[in-house]
Amino acid sequence: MPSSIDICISSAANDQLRTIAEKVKAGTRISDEDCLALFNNGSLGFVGALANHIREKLHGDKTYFNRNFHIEPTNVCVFSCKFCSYSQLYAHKEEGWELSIDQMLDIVKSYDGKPITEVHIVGGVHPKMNMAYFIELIQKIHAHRPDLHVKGFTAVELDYMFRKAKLTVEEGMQQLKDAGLQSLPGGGAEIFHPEVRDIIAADKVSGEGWLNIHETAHRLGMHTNATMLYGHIEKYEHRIDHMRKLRDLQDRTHGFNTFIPLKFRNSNNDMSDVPESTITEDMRLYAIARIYLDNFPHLKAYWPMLGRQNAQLSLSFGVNDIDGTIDDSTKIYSMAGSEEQTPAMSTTELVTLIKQVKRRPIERDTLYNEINDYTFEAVNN
Ligand code: V47
Ligand code: SF4
Repeated sequence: MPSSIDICISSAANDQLRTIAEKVKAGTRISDEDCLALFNNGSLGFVGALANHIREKLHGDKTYFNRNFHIEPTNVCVFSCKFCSYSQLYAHKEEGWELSIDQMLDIVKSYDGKPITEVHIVGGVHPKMNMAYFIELIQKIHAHRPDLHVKGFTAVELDYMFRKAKLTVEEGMQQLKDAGLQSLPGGGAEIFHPEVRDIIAADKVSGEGWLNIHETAHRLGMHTNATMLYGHIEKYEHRIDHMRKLRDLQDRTHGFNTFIPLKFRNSNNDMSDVPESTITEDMRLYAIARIYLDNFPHLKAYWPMLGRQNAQLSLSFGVNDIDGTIDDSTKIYSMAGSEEQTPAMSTTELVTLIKQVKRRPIERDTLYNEINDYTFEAVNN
């Protein structure tokens, strides 16, 4: 019986798509032109089959998740990204909050005795919060719970912190690392290309600045993630430019763990007139990202943004990670219009979601060390 990749090769709609399928079978990198051809002409079934071939070659049926919780220190932000439904600056002044260090430690303490492995700290850029504040926070989290992996701060927050403290990126990163910061989330990347960035996120760190912060973190031995906010005003060329910059950096450092496409949601922000992408386009993007980013070990669907059922569907389009149980799953998405209003998904629900589509649920830590294989096991939450 021919394999699905051989069927792709024999049924490709034209020579260019056939050549791409042959490259995927051979494990050869595709070019930017190939990627554009996939965006323009690759059917959902075609790109899905190629991406699934890569996903199964890398990970078999394994689908990773982790047990984490989020802390959002503040929704006050000095920047004014047009897509943001979260920042207090967006006509929600009465909804602004800022947490003290003690309040954030109380959140950490509320997980005492629970088998959580990661805290994810991301918020707005508050003019009062600075290096000293976050160093104290990280140190106190470590002192209370040394086994918890601290993943925190987008390059946007870091860029602001370092500039305010008059530190170079290297000095600032080193200080945070010394305090106990272990890895960086992928937020703030949006679309790197200035034709888009200057319109949707004009006043925060540039694409080059974002890449430099992640490169510096990698050189200091930290792992990081990368996101791309897609499905708004960007063209396919902008997505390819974004992914090429990530692929080039990954070739130099191998510091990225996972790529996380973030679907633009259009409620309660200055871009509400921009329609959201269709589910077909979402799945095509996941698949094409899996094919193009050949040096990224993992592709993550962030379920609070995409919705549970679509996250489940993405497991057939290259995705091998659906993030975590995410208690307090984040205000940023429910405000932006994600249908996911429920605060968390239990481990049982996550495991069921993965098993329903015949994949193997594997609990991981932040660095993808395997903690539990739930393929044949029941869950005790
Ligand atoms: O950079 C803001 C996005 C990001 C909207 O590394 C929006 O594991 C869609 O960093 N529609 C922050 N997206 C979130 C983030 C993150 C999330 C999940 C996992 C990880 C990780 C990191 O949220 C921002 C921006 O791209 N965002 N507004 C919106 N309306
Ligand atoms: Fe601030 Fe982030 Fe919102 Fe931009 S996306 S306004 S940086 S909170």
